[in-house]
Amino acid sequence: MTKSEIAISKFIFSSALILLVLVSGAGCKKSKDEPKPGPNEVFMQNTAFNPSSITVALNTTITWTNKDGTAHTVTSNDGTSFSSGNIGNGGTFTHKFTATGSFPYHCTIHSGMTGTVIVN
Ligand SMILES: [Cu+2]
Repeated sequence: MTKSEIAISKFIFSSALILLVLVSGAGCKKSKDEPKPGPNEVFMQNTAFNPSSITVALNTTITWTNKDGTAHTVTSNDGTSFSSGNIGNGGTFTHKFTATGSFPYHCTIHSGMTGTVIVN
């Protein structure tokens, strides 16, 4: 290798390193800024349930977390299966699903805020 070839090799290597650091850094920042709900978790976010439909196995406990500044509820449409009452910012509600089927629910404060739990 000539001196210029070595210099070019060093330049390419360090450029690749810098690119790698930038890409991994950007990836970390994005996931930190926008946390996503876990597999048995639903967020109340932007006056909506996220995800609006969740499918789980029998006897799974689902946790709802309110990411909004305003209160929400997690209330089963049948009025008896589950009802959280008001959940403030950062508050959570859990319910264990011990029967199979489709369980539609809503927020009693926001009429357009609906979700469904499907238990297999
Ligand atoms: Cu609500």
